[in-house]
Amino acid sequence: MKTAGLSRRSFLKAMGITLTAGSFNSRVFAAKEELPNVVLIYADDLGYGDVGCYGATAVKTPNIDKIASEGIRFTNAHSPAATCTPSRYAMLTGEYSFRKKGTGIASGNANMIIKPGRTTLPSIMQKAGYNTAVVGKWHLGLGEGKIDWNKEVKPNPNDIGFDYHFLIPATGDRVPCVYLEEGKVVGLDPKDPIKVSYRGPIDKDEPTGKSNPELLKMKWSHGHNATIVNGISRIGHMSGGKAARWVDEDMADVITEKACEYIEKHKDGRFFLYFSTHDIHVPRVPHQRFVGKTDMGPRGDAIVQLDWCTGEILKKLEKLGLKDNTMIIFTSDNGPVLDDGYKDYSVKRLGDHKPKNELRGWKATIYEGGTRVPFIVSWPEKIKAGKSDALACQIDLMASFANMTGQKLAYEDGPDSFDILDALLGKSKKGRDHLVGHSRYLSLIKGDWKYIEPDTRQWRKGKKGSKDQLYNLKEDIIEKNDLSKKRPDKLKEMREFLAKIKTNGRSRP
Ligand code: NG6
Ligand code: CA
Repeated sequence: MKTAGLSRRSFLKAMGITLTAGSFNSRVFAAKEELPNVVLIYADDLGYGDVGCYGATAVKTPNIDKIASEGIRFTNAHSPAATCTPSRYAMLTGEYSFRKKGTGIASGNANMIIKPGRTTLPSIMQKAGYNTAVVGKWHLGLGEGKIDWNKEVKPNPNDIGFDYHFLIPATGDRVPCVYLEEGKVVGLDPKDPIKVSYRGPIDKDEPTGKSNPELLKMKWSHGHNATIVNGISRIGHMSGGKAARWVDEDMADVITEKACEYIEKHKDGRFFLYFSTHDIHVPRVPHQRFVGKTDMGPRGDAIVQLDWCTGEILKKLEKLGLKDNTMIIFTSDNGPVLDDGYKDYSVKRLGDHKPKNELRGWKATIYEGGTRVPFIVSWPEKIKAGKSDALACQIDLMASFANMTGQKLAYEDGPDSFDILDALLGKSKKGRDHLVGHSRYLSLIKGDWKYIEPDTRQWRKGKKGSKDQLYNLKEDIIEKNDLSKKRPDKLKEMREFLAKIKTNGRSRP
């Protein structure tokens, strides 16, 4: 940091950061030089019970457990939503995804959902002098209008606060099955251009999972029956780009290497790395060296692979002498799922493993199993190891990091992001006061209580949808005992509180 001769205040000012009295967390940081690097490891579809430090025994996760043994393991931390796109949208913008249309699970040719110019989690870090990168799964749309994958795709993450990106554009199970680095498809042969369609086949003769199941090395169970890439049929159709197509078995190696390269390159400055793994989303096709490492089949082996990726990042930081001054956050974008569209024995070979421990619900549901996820924060130099029951959400990273870097969020930015820095650092047992959960409809957690809205979407379709639900999470973590009839007063209070959050357009104090 070139701060010589400048006071911290004038240094920040020179970088366009307004420092309001008391906003800089001076109790923690005597000087800006003490700010940590931040590595956010964002797993996909990993459940509350899927790793050792949260109770798993059928799969060993020594590296993830190591972060927990050196940091704080949160027991009541949530992804902002129960599926990928809305969770990531909310985490990066600090705004609940229910407020924004078009934040449902994005298709592989969706356009950039977060508009350029918006204040985001990475732009906050950038403003504080960090170099910022996203490596791995994106799934927040790219470009504008019809995307031409043969040209530079813009806008891209570099237009919303990242300095570098290397992406799986959507998901592993959606076309295009190629990597995108700095807006361009990696390894594309211009003589074999890529075409993508989510409407129907591009080349009528191209075999699909539906027409030619004999070509598949992993069969589909629902959806996932279009273009075959690497012996696996996907959602959506693509043609061309043969030389650029990824090999699923190598994906963890490829993105981990990119992440480590990025760390190496920025070892002398301050960096924020959003490392967004493909594991343990479908298709689960771990590298041969992980196959059979558990008795659970590909889902279990993918957890071992995820732990390996995590270990490589740790090793890299250690080797460069950066580990003590790096904050690592390890978490997941939503709760677990077993069969998510491929016949990969995830149900049959589950055995006694409990992907979300005793919690009710899975990925895409409004119950705790849908959003309560592993959430571990370590920073050896500043954080004392322990456990925290504070209510926390990934959406809070934005306001918390704004505080950490001495910035005050503008009123309209991060409208639902709470500053819980003290909880993240283990200085306070208290996290946020309340939290809205999101699947197809909403929930509200406040104090010991959880209210779940009626499933009016089903009602509108003339189907039987669930009604108001009310649970006391302190006594009934498994959300079994609906108290909505017994406690009409509480029900009313919670319902009204949620209505206010909706109409106010913001919830940040
Ligand atoms: C669903 C897919 C599922 C998964 C999910 C997104 C089918 C039948 N199901 O539509 O396999 O891709 O979308 O998962 O196609 S997420 O973690 O990225 O939100
Ligand atoms: Ca996910």
